[in-house]
Amino acid sequence: MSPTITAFAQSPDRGRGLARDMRVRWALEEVGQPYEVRLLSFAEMKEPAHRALHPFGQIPTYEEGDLALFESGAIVFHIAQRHAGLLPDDPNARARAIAWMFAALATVEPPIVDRTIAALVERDRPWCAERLPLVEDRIRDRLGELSSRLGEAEWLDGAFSAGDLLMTHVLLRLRGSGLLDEYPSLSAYVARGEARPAYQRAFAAQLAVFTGDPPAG
Ligand SMILES: N[C@@H](CCC(=O)N[C@@H](CS)C(=O)NCC(=O)O)C(=O)O
Repeated sequence: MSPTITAFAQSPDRGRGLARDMRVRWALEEVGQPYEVRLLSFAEMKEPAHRALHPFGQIPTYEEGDLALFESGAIVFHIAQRHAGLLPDDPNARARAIAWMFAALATVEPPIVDRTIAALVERDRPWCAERLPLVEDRIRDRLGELSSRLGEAEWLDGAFSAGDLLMTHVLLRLRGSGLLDEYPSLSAYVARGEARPAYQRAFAAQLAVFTGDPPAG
């Protein structure tokens, strides 16, 4: 039975692939697992039926048989554990790839999400002009460190892994801010992720929700 995930019926990013269902779609495409999507309005996300799946009334969720999961990182981890292709077999390499998953979500994503909030939600506050550069400097710290670690490598630790998948998706939110462009090796890293056929299929599927055009094939 195919798993079912939830996604925005009307994504605020207008199909740019920034909503977190994108990382779940991408993981499922990487491992070749077909899936169903249940689209939700903002009102439906806050109703008891959805909160039974997701205590915070958000997307994405993942349902497979009698298993229901929330949190995109936990969902990607589950997919990577169940299917070959997103985590190395060697136990130490696997542990390091999992560390990169946590690094993406716990160390790199928070200041990036903070910037989105500062730039969009708080932009009319009198202190926003002072706060935004501080947030951006915190992002630069992380990007500089990440770029140093990546060096000339293609991926963060050997072959492409769920750690790269999450890191790429986290960094994509910076597109348009100019911040990623300050780190050419990270821009190239993100571009490599986006060029993967599985990414392209996932992107087309989520864009089709916005445009109403189902992807060909
Ligand atoms: N840490 C959660 C964050 C989930 C999240 O923020 N989802 C957003 C979409 S990307 C959402 O549902 N926003 C609507 C809301 O919070 O009401 C995850 O990674 O799944």
